[in-house]
Amino acid sequence: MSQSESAVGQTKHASLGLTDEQVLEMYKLMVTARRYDERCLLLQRAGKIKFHVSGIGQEAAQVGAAFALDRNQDYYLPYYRDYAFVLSVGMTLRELMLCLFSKIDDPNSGGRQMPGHFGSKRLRIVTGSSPVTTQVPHAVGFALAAKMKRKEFVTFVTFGDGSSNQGDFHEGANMAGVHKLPVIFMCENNQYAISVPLHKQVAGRIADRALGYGFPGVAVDGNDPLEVYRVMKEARERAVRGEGPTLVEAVMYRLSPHSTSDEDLAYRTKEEVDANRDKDGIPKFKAYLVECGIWNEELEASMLQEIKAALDDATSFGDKAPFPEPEDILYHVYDGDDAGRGGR
Ligand SMILES: Cc1ncc(C[n+]2csc(CCOP(=O)(O)OP(=O)(O)O)c2C)c(N)n1
Repeated sequence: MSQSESAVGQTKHASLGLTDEQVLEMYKLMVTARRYDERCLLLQRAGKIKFHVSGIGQEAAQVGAAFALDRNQDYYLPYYRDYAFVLSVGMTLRELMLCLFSKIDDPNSGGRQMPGHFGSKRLRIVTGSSPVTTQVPHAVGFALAAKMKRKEFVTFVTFGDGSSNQGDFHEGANMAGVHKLPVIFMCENNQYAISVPLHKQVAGRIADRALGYGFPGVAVDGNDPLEVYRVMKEARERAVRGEGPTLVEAVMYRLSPHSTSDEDLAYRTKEEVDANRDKDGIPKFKAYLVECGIWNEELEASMLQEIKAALDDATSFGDKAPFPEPEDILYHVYDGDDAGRGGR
């Protein structure tokens, strides 16, 4: 049996209920996020922007997760590496660039927060702040609201492996377990919390932490978007049936430094990074699509051209857009309505 076939002779994605169009869209989103990320790194090196936190190596899990959610009603509390996720739920490259360049029309925070601090009423992305893991109790609160209001939405929250050691995770998970709340916790275990490797942070398995709070925890290959989709779909179905939360541990590797302020080769070797580059989900998914007979080099070349054109457009749009005025800093500190500058 080839990697593209299931036991019943269908393609793997068809056996999961995904159409050819959907998996091609997943692939395009993964590549778009990767190219966006690479552009950000370039812009930072060129001195056009100050700072970037990369999501390179985490795209497959993010796209797989997004496709398993109900993108018309679920609420999301992503963390700072989730570019592929926010693109998958409808954020545009232009919006991401407005955020990257800290411009007034940035829908995430009107240029107030660092890039990667997502928030959009339109897309039901709940705004987050810089202390890691604070989004977890918020996600649990949204799930409690869903239960109290008898709404069918599920909340989805992501965080890193280091963040799974914060009290916020444990308090949120406990509350969600006790009240059987419709929330899916996805830990993007990229093996590092800045310079601290996983084995110096956690003695057991992150997925197993769910057992202590009375709900299932599943570890999954975070480089495989279809596997992540499968476990996320099950998690969502459980949540909607009123059976409570699930912890998904997507195991992957952070291929780029922690941020543009980090020198990662001070704490890990090039050989280690290169060995993990071979497990990158993007070329593997491309090979899968080719094996299924729905992708080829010609289609790849035209997709890459399309992505480059969209990125060029978004980059110059973000670059040319106006900055906030100095006095805008006062909006939303104590007051300010949604129609005000920076409140879009
Ligand atoms: C409460 C808190 N402590 C420390 C920091 C500084 N900090 C920012 S990112 C980060 C690492 C988080 O690692 P992890 O949760 O594994 O996510 P990753 O960055 O690896 O994706 C730290 C310590 C912070 N932002 N908030």
